[in-house]
Amino acid sequence: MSEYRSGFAALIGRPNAGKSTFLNQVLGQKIAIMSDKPQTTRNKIQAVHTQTDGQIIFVDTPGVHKPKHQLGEYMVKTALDSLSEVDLALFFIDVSEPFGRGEQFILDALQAVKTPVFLIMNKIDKIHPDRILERIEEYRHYGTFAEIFPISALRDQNVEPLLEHIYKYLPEGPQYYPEEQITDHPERFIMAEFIREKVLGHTHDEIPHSIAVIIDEVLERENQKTYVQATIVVERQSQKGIIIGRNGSMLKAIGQEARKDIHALLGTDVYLELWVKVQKDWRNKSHFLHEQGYSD
Ligand code: GDP
Ligand code: MG
Ligand code: K
Repeated sequence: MSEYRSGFAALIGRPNAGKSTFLNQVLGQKIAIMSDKPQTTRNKIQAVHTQTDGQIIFVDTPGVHKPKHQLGEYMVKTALDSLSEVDLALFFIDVSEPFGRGEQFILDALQAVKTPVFLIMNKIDKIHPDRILERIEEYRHYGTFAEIFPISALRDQNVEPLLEHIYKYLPEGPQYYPEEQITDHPERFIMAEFIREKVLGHTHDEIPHSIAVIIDEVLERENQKTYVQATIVVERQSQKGIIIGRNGSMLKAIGQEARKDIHALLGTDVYLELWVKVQKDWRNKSHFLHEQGYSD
């Protein structure tokens, strides 16, 4: 009889390597937040994969990079802390991108932990098949990996075999979460991330990742309708203007898209009210980070 295996796998890698896409593929549900802008995922998002003889708890780490401000330092610390606490680290790279200092920074960090590392060569759909082997050979020189796995998270190529291999590396253990649980984050967090994703999707570099979204109120109304009020926090008046848009058109579009995702999440009709607030330099205010749950 086979034993029940369970444990924690940290997703690590530069922003845009495809970690959130992988989680969404694994879960078949939109929980981790996708964006073509880096650093959308600031918090650890734990997603749970359950099968009859085991359970994997994925920890989605923020991208490791050299910190530029206090929030950045917190992100690096979170990423490195999570590595020593887990059973397995999944180091995601974009196989179509050359090896760079970002990868080197992460490999150096991985040397410091005993955790086995899978190198996940993601986005194989973007390169000619002949180049995959070349890149595997290349990466063998950079570090020691328990496994090297070429996948396409977006096109669902080789994802299932990867899951099977992850299970092999997990110790015997309990079922940590009930089967239906896919994330341990409260719905409020997910709602805020949906809104943040829409803001980043509608804007370019003029809106940095320094925006925060706060869910002020969630009220169950009669007729199965949920009322959600949220505030988008920016650092400058000009950013507020961009997000609101001409005659409020941008904010309206953001709200409509976010409302659809929140509706899918909650399963009820949703009335979403969005506000935009200017709070200067919030990234460097520890108390503000604390309120938002980013510090420990
Ligand atoms: P993260 O920052 O590591 O979480 O990266 P995301 O999951 O947000 O992905 C960043 C971008 O890469 C998104 O536009 C994804 O659609 C895209 N992407 C992710 N995986 C793949 C893949 O396997 N193939 C291709 N072509 N694009 C991908
Ligand atoms: Mg992500
Ligand atoms: K985007």
